[in-house]
Amino acid sequence: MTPSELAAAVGSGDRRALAKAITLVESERLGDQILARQLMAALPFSTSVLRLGVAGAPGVGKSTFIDALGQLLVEGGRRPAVVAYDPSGRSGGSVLGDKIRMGRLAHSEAAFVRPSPNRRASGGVGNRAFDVVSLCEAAGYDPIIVETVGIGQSEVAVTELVDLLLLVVLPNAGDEIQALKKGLLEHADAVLVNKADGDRRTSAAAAARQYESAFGLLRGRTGEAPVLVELVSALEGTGIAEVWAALQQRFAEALSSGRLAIDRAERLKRWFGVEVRRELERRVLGRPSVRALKVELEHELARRQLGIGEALERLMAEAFGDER
Ligand SMILES: Nc1nc2c(ncn2[C@@H]2O[C@H](COP(=O)(O)OP(=O)(O)OP(=O)(O)O)[C@@H](O)[C@H]2O)c(=O)[nH]1
Ligand SMILES: [Mg+2]
Repeated sequence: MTPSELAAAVGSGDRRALAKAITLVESERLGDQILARQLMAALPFSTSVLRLGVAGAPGVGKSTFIDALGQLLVEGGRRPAVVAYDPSGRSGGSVLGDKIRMGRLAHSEAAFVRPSPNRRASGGVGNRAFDVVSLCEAAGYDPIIVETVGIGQSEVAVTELVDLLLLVVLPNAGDEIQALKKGLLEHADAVLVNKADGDRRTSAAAAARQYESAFGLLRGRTGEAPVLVELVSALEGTGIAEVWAALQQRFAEALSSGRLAIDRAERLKRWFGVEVRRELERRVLGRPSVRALKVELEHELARRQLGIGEALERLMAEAFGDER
């Protein structure tokens, strides 16, 4: 199948073609990457599909929440796609685990669930996440939900991918509020206090109040509206419809105010910058003479025969001559 044939198959909503296309764009083989670029070039750009991020520490209930939200969406006639990133880069066990926790969605004809290992990407999402999300959009899925683990620095990358970001937390807030990276919170549109069920209901309500007083004044990334704090039970399905209604409203506002277009243009610029740096590095270090010199310099560095600055000068001279 040529890239344009694959693009056509993806565009017609063929699930197997979509899965194949994602595998192609995620491949690190150079030959595949060239084909992937042709594939992406042959696909239309979508402008009005909501990209929703769901972030949070391991085990807070992200997958269970997505499963419940996805179910609600499917019942409402939508076709959600889910891309779940696992930072450990494991496959098999954890992927299966996610499939099971999104069991209802994974078996739904209207939905598409794709667990993606994170591999070596330093961000909370994979290197090719932008293309993966675009592929899901081209296949007609809407919204696209991206699950990403952790609350660390790395996760900020998810903010470069999505229009709206949900942060899922547990009722025992206290310390967690302190531990949460401010950077991420500034990018979150909503904090969901999950597992607000059984005997955790009271502590969840208290946690929600704490979050509200801590972040109520912060503006979500769409600017105007304050960070939404919502009590949910992904397991029992409570609070999900309310969250979705609020998100839809925010998305519609951002779309009509033009804010969304500006945000997306900024994000595209940053993704492009990352791609440019990665490609430059690949091409420069791909030259055998440069690579060989780099190894040599590493040895000299280890023996303290030269400093990093000098090593850098020599490597750049090899790569670019006198050019500065
Ligand atoms: N009581 C209760 N348990 C929940 C709720 N949501 C999730 N769980 C349970 O919490 C555990 C973890 O849920 P997941 O949805 O897999 O959490 P996750 O955040 O996706 O986990 P990772 O992908 O491993 O980071 C499972 O045993 C769920 O059944 C909830 O609302 N209430
Ligand atoms: Mg999960």
